[in-house]
Amino acid sequence: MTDRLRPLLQTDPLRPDGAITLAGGPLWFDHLALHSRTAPPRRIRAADLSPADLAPLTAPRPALCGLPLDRPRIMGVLNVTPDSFSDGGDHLDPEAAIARARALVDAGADILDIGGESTRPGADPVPEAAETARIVPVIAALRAAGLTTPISVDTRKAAVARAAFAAGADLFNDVSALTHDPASAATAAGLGGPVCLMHAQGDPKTMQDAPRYDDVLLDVADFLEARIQAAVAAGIPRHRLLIDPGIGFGKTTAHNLALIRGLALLHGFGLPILFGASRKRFIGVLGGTGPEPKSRTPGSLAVALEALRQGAQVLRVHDAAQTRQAAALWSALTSQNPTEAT
Ligand code: HH2
Repeated sequence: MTDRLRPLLQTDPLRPDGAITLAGGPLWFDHLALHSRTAPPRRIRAADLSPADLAPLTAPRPALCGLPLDRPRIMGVLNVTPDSFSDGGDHLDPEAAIARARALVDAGADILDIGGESTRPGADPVPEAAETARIVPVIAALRAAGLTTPISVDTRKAAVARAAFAAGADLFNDVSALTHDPASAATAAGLGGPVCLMHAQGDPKTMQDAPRYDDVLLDVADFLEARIQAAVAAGIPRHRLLIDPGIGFGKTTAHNLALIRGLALLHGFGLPILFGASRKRFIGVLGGTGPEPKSRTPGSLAVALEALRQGAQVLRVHDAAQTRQAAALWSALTSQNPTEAT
């Protein structure tokens, strides 16, 4: 059972002596919380830790698809599906999907995340051929039209990832962390691009039935550690990995809140954090907006800003323009040199 460190991150320009910068970004810490399974979290001083303990927290993260991660990056969601929970059916027609991709880039998305299978709670799996047929023409058309924005493919299937990369995708985003398809780890190793390993408990069809954890934050961290080790063993270099707590994937509202509050614990792996809470159900529950996902933008922005405060490097969102604007203001307010953030 591994104890884990969570840096208590700060943005105030008045840094105390000995303050340590998180991953080359705007945040710093001089204390951490020590999380263990046998005692409540305990506050400890950074000065009492060894350089080896601090190294994963301090090392700047490698650029993602050529994008430096020293400022927040926006991943715009494009679901080419009939049934995604918030934009299902909006972009099933390839022309609509291409127009949406362009609108997301114009709105400030740094990366596009294109998916052809909904993984919302209760969703049925989509056959490989159908999933490929939904997304590959869209990716190919965007590349043929000269779009240079990095494209992520949101899939749990190796063959779909291969077809998407052949059409011009750059990043393999797998909500099963390479567990759904036995061929995915070797495929991801061979494709050569970054790979996002996301935590999920159970399969989309049943994952919200009765999610249970001993300690959700430590359980998610242990799962991600095991998946990082499996990915590296399969030949994916560590510097190509991103991690994601998988908000809403086999989690109650309380689980989601605990993961967001404790998000900074995941910096201990020394990898960029991708965070996706956009329009998810708990935002409607806590925000009192009811069942319509498109009404959850303000709550999604509040959660996105908290993820930035916890040092998340990439925000996966549906509302790219609104998130870009919110992130720009956050960057200006937290930058030591505000002109740099404009
Ligand atoms: N959430 C969804 C899908 N893919 N990938 C990562 N890395 N992180 C996430 O949080 C994440 C994800 C679910 O959102 P969406 O794509 O809008 O819905 P659906 O699965 O219904 O298509």
